[in-house]
Amino acid sequence: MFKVSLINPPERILDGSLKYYLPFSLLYLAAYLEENGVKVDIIDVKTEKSCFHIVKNRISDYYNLVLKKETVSQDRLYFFAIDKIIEEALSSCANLIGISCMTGEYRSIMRIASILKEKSKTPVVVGGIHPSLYPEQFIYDKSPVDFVVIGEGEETMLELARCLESGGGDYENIDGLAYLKDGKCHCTQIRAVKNDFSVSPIKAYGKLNMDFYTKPHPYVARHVRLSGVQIFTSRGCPYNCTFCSNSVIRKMNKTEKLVRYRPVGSVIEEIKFLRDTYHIDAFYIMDDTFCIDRRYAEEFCGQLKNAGINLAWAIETRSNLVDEPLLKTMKDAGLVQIDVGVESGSDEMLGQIKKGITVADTLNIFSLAHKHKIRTFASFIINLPNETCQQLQETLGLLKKIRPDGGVIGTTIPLPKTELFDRYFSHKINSDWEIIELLGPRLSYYKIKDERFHFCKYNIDFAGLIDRLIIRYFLFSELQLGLWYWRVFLRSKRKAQYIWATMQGIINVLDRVITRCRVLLRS
Ligand code: B12
Ligand code: SF4
Repeated sequence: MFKVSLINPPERILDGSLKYYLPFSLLYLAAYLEENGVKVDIIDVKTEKSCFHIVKNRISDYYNLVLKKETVSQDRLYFFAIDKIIEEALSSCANLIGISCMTGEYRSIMRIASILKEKSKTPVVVGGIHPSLYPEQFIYDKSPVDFVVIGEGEETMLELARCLESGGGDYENIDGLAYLKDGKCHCTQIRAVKNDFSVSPIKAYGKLNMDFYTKPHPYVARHVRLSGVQIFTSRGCPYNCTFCSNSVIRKMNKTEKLVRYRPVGSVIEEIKFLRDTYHIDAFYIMDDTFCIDRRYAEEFCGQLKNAGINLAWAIETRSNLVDEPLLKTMKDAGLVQIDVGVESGSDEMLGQIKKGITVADTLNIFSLAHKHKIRTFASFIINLPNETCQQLQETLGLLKKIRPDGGVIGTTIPLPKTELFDRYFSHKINSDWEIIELLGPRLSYYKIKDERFHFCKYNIDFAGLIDRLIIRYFLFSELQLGLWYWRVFLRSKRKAQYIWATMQGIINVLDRVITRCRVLLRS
């Protein structure tokens, strides 16, 4: 039987917060391929027992840092992860190796592909947002990558697997593929995707170490440690925020619908399966924007309640999509937190970034959430193009007014090929290759002092401001646990894990207090 091995990149394995997110793309690909007779392995090395080495190394790093005043060697962990990935990929005896890639992961993915190519003849395919945007950065003469899948991968990957199984060669009929033809990167036609999004990942969960993913962690209801996972009910977002990759992603496939939904029944079945098999207490709906289709949201809540699924859940949504009746319906079905992209406290800025909401919408959704005791998580962006000091003050004023329970404050990152990137950044670089230099892993570690990333009209220390705001508003977020949390705790079969997680939370807060104080004292 044809076999595919799918690799979760090292950045998603090692990074503190990212490692708690399931490798969704690989999960969906694996489920679809297996359903269609292709055997699949997911290589997700962080979750394996032998990664106790990582913990051991980290302890010794901290020991060195504190007692010997030597710096922590992140590199050691990184190369350890790469070695493990290679070892597993080689021993999997796959017929095709697939790797997922975001922009900041380019170097790692090429490093892994090169080592694999040196040691085996197995074809390598990459997919995900970066290869979809820049296939020519992966497909060139003597590149270690053989194929790029552009846009959604399920059907393209299946056709590629079938083609390779029958000897390969005729790739032209596989839509959504890039490969080397006459020494150049050649892209086939854009793939048309089906209107309904009917893939369910249920069958692939067993390929992951779900023990790891379902331990209480703070990435379900953000900041609050719960046992749960993130799931999807839809794909796509119809909005056109200039800083977001969504409108770019929309162009990668031919599609009639801007948002495609999974049948509610299939999502409920997945949640039930997760609850019964892994004893989760909560889930997070990872959709770009939940509640775009109000009727879908209502049907989801109805079916969740009817099925007697008594789990806590959280969503990401927009402030113009939720009114009081909908919030009440969702709360009644178990909703405990809403994450809202607030972005700015200036209506003018919101207009410029094409967010499609007003400050009044934001005030409204936060006051409704406070009224109904739903936790809130807000995302803000500073350093927006042409933002003035006055507009920054309006944003800080809004943060103070809405008082979210948790949040992130980011500075503008020009994500490749977004409208913001095209208007305010692309002319500052000499070639697309420079993006790799400038937008490193996690993108947020971009060269903050580099003037090319300065978009606003004021001059301040962005990192310092963000630090001060976090200390002021969110320092104790993970210890502010509402009544609902204690209900979840009492119901849970994982009480010991929760007690341990709460202790971790306290240590975390103390660690953050000390680190922030040191940063503030230094500045
Ligand atoms: C979930 C998510 C994450 C998760 C990743 C979870 C994981 N382990 O996979 C977490 C929270 C860790 C994360 C982190 C970050 N993210 Co993010 N994230 C998303 C989000 C919301 C959904 C992606 C997803 O899982 N979708 C569901 C799966 C099924 O779809 P998919 O990933 O698109 O995969 C499909 C295809 O792309 C393709 N495919 C993908 N991989 C592969 C591999 C192969 C071999 C093949 C054949 C096909 C294939 O097939 C899949 C199935 O159809 C997207 C927004 C979006 N709408 O895509 C942003 C997004 C991908 N993230 C983004 C960003 C900026 C980040 C961060 C930099 C944020 C930050 N500042 O820290 C970090 C970077 C992390 C890193 N490693 O470098 C940007 C990416 C921009 C870019 N050019 O790279 C996006 C597009 C957000 C946005 N709206 O702009 N993210
Ligand atoms: S609403 Fe959210 S997901 Fe949709 S385009 Fe705007 S920022 Fe992106």
